[in-house]
Amino acid sequence: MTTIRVVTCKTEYRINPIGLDVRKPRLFWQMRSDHEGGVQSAYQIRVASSRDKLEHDQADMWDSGKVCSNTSTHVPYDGKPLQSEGEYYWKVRIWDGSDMQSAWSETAYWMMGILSRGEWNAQWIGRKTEPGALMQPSPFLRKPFEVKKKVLRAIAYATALGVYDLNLNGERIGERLAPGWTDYNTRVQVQAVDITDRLEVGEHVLGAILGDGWYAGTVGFLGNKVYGERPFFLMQVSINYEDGTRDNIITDSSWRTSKGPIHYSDMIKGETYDAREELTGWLLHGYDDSSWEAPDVRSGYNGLLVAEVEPPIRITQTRKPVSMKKTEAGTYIYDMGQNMVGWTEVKVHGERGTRITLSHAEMLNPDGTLYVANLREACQQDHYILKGEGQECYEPRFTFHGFRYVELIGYPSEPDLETIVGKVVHSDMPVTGQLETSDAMVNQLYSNITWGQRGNFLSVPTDCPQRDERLGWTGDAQIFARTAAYNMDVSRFFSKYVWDMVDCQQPSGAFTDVAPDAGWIRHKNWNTRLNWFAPDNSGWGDAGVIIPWTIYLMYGDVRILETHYEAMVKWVNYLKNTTNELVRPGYANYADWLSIGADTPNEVLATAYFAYSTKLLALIAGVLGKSENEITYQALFSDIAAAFRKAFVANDGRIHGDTQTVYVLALQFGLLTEEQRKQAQHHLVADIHERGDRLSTGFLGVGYLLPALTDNGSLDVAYKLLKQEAFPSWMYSIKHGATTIWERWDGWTEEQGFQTPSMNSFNHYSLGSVGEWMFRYMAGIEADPKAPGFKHVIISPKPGGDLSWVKASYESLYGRIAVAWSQTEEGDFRLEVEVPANTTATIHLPDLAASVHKVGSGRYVFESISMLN
Ligand code: RAM
Repeated sequence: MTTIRVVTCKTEYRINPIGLDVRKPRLFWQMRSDHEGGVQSAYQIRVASSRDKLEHDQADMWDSGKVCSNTSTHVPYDGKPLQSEGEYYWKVRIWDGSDMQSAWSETAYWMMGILSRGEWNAQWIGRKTEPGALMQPSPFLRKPFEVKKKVLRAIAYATALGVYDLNLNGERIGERLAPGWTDYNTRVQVQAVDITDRLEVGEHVLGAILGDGWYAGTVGFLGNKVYGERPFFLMQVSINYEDGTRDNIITDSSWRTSKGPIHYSDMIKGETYDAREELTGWLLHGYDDSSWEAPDVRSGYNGLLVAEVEPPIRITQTRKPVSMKKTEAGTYIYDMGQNMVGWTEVKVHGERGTRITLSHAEMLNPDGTLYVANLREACQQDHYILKGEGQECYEPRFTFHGFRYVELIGYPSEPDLETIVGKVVHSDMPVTGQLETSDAMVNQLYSNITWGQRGNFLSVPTDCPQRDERLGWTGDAQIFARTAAYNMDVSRFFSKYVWDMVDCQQPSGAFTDVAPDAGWIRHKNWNTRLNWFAPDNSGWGDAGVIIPWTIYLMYGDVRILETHYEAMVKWVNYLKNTTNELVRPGYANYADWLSIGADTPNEVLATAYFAYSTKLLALIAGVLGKSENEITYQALFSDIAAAFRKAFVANDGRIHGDTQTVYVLALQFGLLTEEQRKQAQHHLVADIHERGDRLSTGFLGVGYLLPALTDNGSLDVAYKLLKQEAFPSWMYSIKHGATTIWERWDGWTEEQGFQTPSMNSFNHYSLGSVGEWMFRYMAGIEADPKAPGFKHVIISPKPGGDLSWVKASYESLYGRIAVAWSQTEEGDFRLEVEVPANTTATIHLPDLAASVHKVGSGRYVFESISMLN
């Protein structure tokens, strides 16, 4: 028997998921080998309808037989049709390169959710609007029930138009801010929770609290009640008893509802909680709910009920404050030491009726007060009114804040550093990237990039987490997508987001600037008539092609390309149909957003991005085997590139606008002739030098800047920009204490102080898209589009910038890829590489001979001793 072992079996990117609605779920596994060059030459998968059957080798659903293939990711289930709420157990074994067979993997499973609408018996329930209240109290809903027989399996399927918290017998059983944000007019995601172990014979109580969420609460600056008037909840619990019978507990008119202590809880407006109005014991059996009302039953819902695609939103960390200061006004200002997103929990002891407030901000004013000017209409305040019964502990429920500083107002005694803790809240994506260097500031930059992701990947990739915006801006998402995919496993997060984009794609084919749309288009269409806004925006709508491609590149996910191919074709055709001889009009009015001292002409940007979307679409058509389309779009790309050169490139290679961004885009998107490439490189480097080795790029150019320099022979300039400390630069913000990426280069400067507060977020991730370069070039962990998902790994570290060492790793679908390089001043160089089983790697050494090594899995060390020694 071989020494190769199968580990980490996943279904649809998850370990043992439940509630799926994909009819052909994809199976993934990893392998570990004790030897170098471990590969899989064949596999066999067995799927059974029970654990017992699988263990007795009765694969009643599917036995793939021995399949000669090295594929170990995205293998689609291909057995008998899957049943609604069916459970499926599977295992896999593999054959290695010498055709030796491994042992079977451990048993994995998945469960299907409710597959057809007809099987939903539950009704949507809510609570009537509270008369006279401007902000609505959160409805509490409860249902006692009895379990009379032994339970074999019980799954709760739940969702809301709004957000909900789910409890069973007083314990939370769901996640935070579920079901997340989708275009509720089109779809809502259903969460499934396995409650088998909690349903013993006896009395039980299900309880839910509803919040307005994105459905009825305030969405950015787009107002409230964007999708509906007030929240509703839907749940169906399927109970299978040991005796073979079944039962359902459903939301319907037999539930009871009441308002409770939450006077309001709004994403943008914060929360007020009056502990005197707590419904003590409501989650327990025996509570008297006779004063509660019957719920309001909603007649139906026209959207789709889909299985949850996105990863759940969770509290992933708690953080203690690093310092506390009493202000002259008698309040206390805490510093959390990190700009973070989530909320604060506070402990308090005091008289009944005392009101305390937690106010949140990212920065302090020069006088030491909270800087709240940049919040616009958002109110990051939570108010708690004490019940006066000993130690009380409070945290808000359906809101979140972007903050580093917390002001505690009205506290009845002397607080200390133990009084509050910060809770970090976001979509819980497994961390896949690690990156560390010999330079503390570079490490801080990497930390700031990851905190930007933690702070803004909350159901959708939001631009910022603090002011009244927090929208899924597509341009920000596309420029950061590759960086995000190195840092964390964003497979599910972006798979969901691409649905958000497709759900609001316009009939014209235009992808929108924000997704979910939430009324922005209506707002914009109105303004477009006044010529304020464009029907599409280059670099924003292109996310509809760039993000699926990125997911393909990083995970080898072909299904995302198949699923959304038509939408991508519509986008490119739309662009083509709105051009003038393939030159895009100049209305893309966000331009190279927040560039500094350099205005890139809109038509140059728009034509470059049009070419890029088309180029990617040709590649995608190729992947999908649509060779005619591939040829068509490849030809269209060449024509756009020719039109670009004709319209914008002068004889001396200067590109219209002459900004760093025009050169960077033309180089990275492949729009130039060989000679023009050299000229562009020259002009780009000259511009950087003229600015004192400083950048000028905005959101659309910044992600490509260092790659363009490095690919064209100016690695040294790329490192200079990375390490530049003078304004504008990444390190300038770090020198001034940044712990996240700022929205703008000049968010705060020594000369001007704070930028105009109407647009001055200190937690926007876009300018952090340099993270991609850090992994791909500095560390040198690169994907290969010909063998995507790191089936073939390209290792090509690029030492420079006085760094004496860099260590980075990336947890791919195959396992860990790691690179560690070090160099001495004398020029000695050492490289350690780790390559996971069932992949191959091509290692490019940065030595004089630029030697190339092709290897299989294993650990490798390369050393070169300088001739100078
Ligand atoms: C700002 C957003 C976002 C950007 C758009 C154009 O309001 O913060 O980051 O994409 O405008």
